[in-house]
Amino acid sequence: MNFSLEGRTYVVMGVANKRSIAWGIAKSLHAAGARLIFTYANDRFEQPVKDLVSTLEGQDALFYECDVTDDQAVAKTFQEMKQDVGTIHGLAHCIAFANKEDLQGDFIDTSRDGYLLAHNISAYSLVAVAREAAPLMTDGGGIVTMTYLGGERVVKNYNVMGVAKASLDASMKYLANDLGKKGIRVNAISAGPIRTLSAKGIGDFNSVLKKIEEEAPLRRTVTQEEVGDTAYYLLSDLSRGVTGETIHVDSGYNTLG
Ligand code: NDP
Ligand code: N5H
Repeated sequence: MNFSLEGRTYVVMGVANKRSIAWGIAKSLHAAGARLIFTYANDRFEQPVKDLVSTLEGQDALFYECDVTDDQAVAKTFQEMKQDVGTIHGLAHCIAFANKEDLQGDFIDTSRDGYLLAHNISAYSLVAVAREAAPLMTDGGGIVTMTYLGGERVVKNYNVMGVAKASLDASMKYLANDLGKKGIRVNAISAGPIRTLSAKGIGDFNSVLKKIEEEAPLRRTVTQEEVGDTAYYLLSDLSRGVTGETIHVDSGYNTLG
């Protein structure tokens, strides 16, 4: 079996900068020979993403603006993609958002709007994207999303995002069941904390990292590259019997009582 991604095309959603988990995934897929397609929320991010991608030697990438809260924008993105490349072989969904005020204090104080916003961008978007991407995955393929331990158990300050991740995790499994008959696998990676733009300005982030270094079985935090290589596994034929699964790339932290 050949595990090269040569001749295959993968969509990477959610590169904000070089620290993004999506960028770690893009680097791993590129190293395996894949052609890449990038989407960003609005044109403010177009040039920074293009500059970053220009560092990937020999990569003939395509770029689309796609705000995942807009059904028409999602549909248009994949229609244009169909015209431009025809078939895609997989997709990495690395998108989440919650209002900053909802990521501190008590979960019980979450407003209706804040709750809906977090679920809209962080969970429903996977459903919307999978529905539009699946028709382009005519050879079967893989979809991978990013989740966090705070969707499985209560983690201080994660609050509404934890509830949204629980919804994302369940959506991943239902999508895996729907799309399995088309040969499309849907899985999640639960990453340990990584310092990204999203994590910036989050109170206590340093102490979260320190706790991992002290307590996780590997006694260290994980990198974008480690998450990227697991995404490569999940998006390649190496994982051909795996769907509806969550792999923790977290130095083993989730196993602790
Ligand atoms: P980044 O800030 O690098 O990425 C978050 C991305 O979400 C950005 O690229 C942003 O796009 C995108 N996004 C937000 N709103 C929208 C929208 N309406 N439409 C399209 N895209 C949108 O952070 P991470 O790499 O950390 O986050 C990626 C994923 O990994 C998230 O799902 C996060 O929850 C998850 N995760 C992160 C962990 C960590 O410790 N960092 C741990 C576990 C999971 P734009 O920049 O274009 O606005
Ligand atoms: C327990 C923790 C720490 C507390 C909670 C952090 C939650 C982070 C997730 C969301 C996605 C962060 C977020 O929405 C930040 C925005 O309010 C403000 N930031 C932005 O708008 C920037 C500019 C853009 C690029 O960000 C987005 N998202 O669009 C969890 C941590 C230990 C682990 C962690 C950081 C998990 C995670 O899900 O990211």
